[in-house]
Amino acid sequence: MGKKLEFPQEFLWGGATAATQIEGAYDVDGKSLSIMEMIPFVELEDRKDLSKTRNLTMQSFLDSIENKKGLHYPKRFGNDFYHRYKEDIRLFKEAGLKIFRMSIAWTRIFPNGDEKEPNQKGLEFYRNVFEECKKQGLEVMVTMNHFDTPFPIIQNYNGWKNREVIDMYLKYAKVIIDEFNQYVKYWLPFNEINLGVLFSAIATGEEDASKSFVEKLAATYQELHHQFIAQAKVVEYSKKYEHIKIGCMVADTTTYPLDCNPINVLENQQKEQMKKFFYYDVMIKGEYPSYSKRFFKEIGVNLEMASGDLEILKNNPVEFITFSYYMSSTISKEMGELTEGNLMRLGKNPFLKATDWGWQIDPLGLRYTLNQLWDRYQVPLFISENGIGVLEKLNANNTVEDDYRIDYLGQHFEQMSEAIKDGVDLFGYTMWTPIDVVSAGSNEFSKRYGMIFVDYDDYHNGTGDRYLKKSYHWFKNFMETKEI
Ligand code: BGP
Repeated sequence: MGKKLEFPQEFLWGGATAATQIEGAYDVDGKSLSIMEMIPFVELEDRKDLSKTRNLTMQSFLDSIENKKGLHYPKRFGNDFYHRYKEDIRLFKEAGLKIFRMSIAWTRIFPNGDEKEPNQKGLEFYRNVFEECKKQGLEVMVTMNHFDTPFPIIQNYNGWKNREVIDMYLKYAKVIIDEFNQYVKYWLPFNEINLGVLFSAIATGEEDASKSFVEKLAATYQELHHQFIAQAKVVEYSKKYEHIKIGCMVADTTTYPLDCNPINVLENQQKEQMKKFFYYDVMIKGEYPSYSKRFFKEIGVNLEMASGDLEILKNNPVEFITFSYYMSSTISKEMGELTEGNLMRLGKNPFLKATDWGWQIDPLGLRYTLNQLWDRYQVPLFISENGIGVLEKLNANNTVEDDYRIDYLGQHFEQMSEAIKDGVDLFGYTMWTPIDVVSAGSNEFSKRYGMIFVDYDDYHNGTGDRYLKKSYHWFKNFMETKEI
């Protein structure tokens, strides 16, 4: 018999996905392309080195439209959820999931961003998906923008740099809230809002080699301000419906000082402030924190604000925090040996093991993070992503013996249960991901996170058939017994 963990009866166990990583069907029913679907697959010799995948320019996006070079764009194909959603939702339910986190593709609803009326075909697809979830008794959490701003908005309006995009986004958000509030209680306006700033190319398609990194970073805070305002306006609008809740979503880059040298401790504090607390502070406390003012001054950020912006932020904080947690890293003034992280390079920790992609596995860090966020914000917490990516093949029995995933999940669940005993108000968890999907950062299909194996390779060759891994059966049993 394993170890029994304690969780509240109503705890929301679930799985998370994102439109461009699962749906496919990129050119049907009026959909436009988002920038995520304009990033080609690149073979990597070293899976930890993603630099080749980041060579994105406006020209490369334009070239991808006609695809004269015949490249493969994995996020146009996903895992074919668009056609197989009924089977997938049934498998989620049978595993014991209670909540399904998915995203709506803006490109299906307002393909150009500036249409007067939404695309009915797009709405119809999501209505069918939500009906299916309802039929299977699954609660739904929706991300409104999971890195996938429609390319026409970037091409014609300069993306989030342009304040007009706030209104386009709001129009989209209002339509989906009005249409789907009876199916969806939990809404996240932006996925990992802190990554857009660091990786402007992903958020905006911007490229300007004449500017230094600091200059580019400074410019992205204006875009981020527009996203903060857009999110606060969604919160304001949502008050029309008492039964729905709006939360935020941050990639929680948990960091420790490399050692007890005060210079490294201070460095870690400053990195924590600007890489994570800054985002939560604006979205929960409703104001730009004092430390950000010095940072902005030093790197030359001059935010342009419209009158009323600060009031909008102050009056419309989100109601709950969600965050993704995959790993932790170390920080030192003189960054030592580096490991590749989720779209960023992170400091090595000699006490932790890492995945093939260099992501350092740290279950205790999850308890630490949960306590840190609860102490600081005192709003309900939800882990919206957590999981392990691994190279896997089906064995002769048409399954995968993924004991490493079982260990990873079990160890993280144990620390969640400890954090709840510490007094943290944690109300749910959606693993990344219940089913194999295209990787967000490296575009591979072979970086597999699922409990359900999908028969596609990096070039979308395969049957697309679904097979249950050992972790699927383990998870199902965990749902019944809470034993790891
Ligand atoms: C997060 C994203 C997800 C997801 C996950 C794993 O950053 O919100 O979309 O993919 O990380 O990352 P990757 O797919 O790069 O391994």
